[in-house]
Amino acid sequence: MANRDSAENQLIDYKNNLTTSPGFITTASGNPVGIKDAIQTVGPRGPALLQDVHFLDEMAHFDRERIPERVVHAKGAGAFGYFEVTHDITKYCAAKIFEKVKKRTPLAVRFSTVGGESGSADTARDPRGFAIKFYTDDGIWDLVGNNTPIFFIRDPILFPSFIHTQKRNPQTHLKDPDMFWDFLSLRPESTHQVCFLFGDRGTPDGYRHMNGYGSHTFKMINATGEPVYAKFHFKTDQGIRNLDSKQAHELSATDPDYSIRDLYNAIKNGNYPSWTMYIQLMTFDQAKKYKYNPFDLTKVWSQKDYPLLPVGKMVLDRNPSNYFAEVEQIAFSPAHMVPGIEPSPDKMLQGRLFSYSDTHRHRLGANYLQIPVNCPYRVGVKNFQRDGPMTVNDNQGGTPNYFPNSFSGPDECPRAKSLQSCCPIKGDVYRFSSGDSEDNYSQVTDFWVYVLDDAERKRLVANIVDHLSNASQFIQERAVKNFTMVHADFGRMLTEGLNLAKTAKI
Ligand code: HDE
Repeated sequence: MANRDSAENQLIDYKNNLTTSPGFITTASGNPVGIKDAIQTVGPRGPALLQDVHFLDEMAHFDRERIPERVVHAKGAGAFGYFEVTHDITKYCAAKIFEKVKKRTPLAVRFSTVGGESGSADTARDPRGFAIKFYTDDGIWDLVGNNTPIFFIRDPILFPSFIHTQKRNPQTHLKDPDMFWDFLSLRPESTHQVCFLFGDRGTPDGYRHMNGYGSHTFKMINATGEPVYAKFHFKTDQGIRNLDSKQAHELSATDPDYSIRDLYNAIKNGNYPSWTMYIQLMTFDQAKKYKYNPFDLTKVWSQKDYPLLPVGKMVLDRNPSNYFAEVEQIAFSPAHMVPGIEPSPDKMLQGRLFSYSDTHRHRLGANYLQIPVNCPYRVGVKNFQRDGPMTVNDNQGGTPNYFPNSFSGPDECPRAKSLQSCCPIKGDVYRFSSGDSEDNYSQVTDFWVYVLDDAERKRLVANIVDHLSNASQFIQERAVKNFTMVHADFGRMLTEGLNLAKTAKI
């Protein structure tokens, strides 16, 4: 049909592509339904009957249609595809996904905004989630990253507070600039990520034109058990493209689902988006001597010091066949790791290892890993967990449900055992506050001086002014003080902009 895109034609395509008869309506228990457009009543004017089990079943299911939306990253788009190895990295990592050049591993991806609710606008100024689920020969590996290589904080205990300040005020139920800037200005380690957020990359043009990052430092283990620290990067092959603030703002009114639509249509039209995966590597010895804490998520590893090494390609070539089943229910967790890949001591990563699976047990239930989009379908599961609500597979039949046992239950895997890194740790047990103990500004100064050009610096300042000018005066002053630590010009330009904004408001 003219002037309609693939997303708009979904139902027409469905009808045209049907090869079998649609069949008859049934109840959820599979019983054929004769009359679908009327409840059962005593006479044509009612009242209704409790014995109308078909109506009760319909309403009871409808009443339960919504599961809690994700507390963050609620709005998103998903797709499927594969990862293909292009470069041999087996001397660093024995994970099966990297086993040999040309090896393909199926995957699912979910891109998202962070702060908004499930109905919020795709083009909001926000980081973007970039979560990948690899269905490997060794089970699920989830790399749950963002489109930025860094984050706002470096201690996970602050995460719930930080997220509260980005969401709604508990009394007014409105977004609150005081909450937003109060927290950020009290935690100067957030300055780096705030500059990414209010820069051009804070409003990417859809999900295809942005990079993805594992963000944290991970550990890779090779076949001889040797560990090395690693970071993951996914560079878009479509090229980086951002919306300017005005376009992003307009689209949030005219097409709030802009990014979901763009991804769906691209894939449907055979224009498959792809990303090239790179790694950065740092030996344990280098990590001890590096000028920055290599486990600090508010900082990058300089690509001059630790160059990008190409690994492979990620291609997205299939849209979900049902949004709820395959995108709303997809459950990523940094704790889903495979032999050959382990967490580093990065406190933020350590803090995430518990939170995600805990969230899924709450949102989706104790057996969320049995849901088809989440299950490690290429290997199956052999363990000693049983039962629980919504057990929808064979519950491992008659296999022994305890370990050890004498009855041919599944055994320990020698390969997985040999690939576990073993490293000595010693230190004092304490709560080590990290807000001021690390350098909060030098990488942001490099960003301001060497990465941004004049026009980008001006846009960054204008975007911050636009938002910060709504906060209380004392919070504005504290924020400007932090930005002045980055560069005197930055502080001066912000002060000028904020003064102008104040005059305009009077
Ligand atoms: Fe998340 N995050 N996060 N996060 N995150 C969630 O998981 C959490 C962090 C990221 O498309 C939640 O299923 C903690 C960094 C993505 O389904 C939750 C901390 C990075 C997604 C959660 C962080 C991310 C989430 C919400 C600090 C980038 C969406 C619902 C210690 C490196 C995944 C859910 C999807 C989602 C917790 C910080 C990325 C609550 C505790 C840093 C892409 O479990």
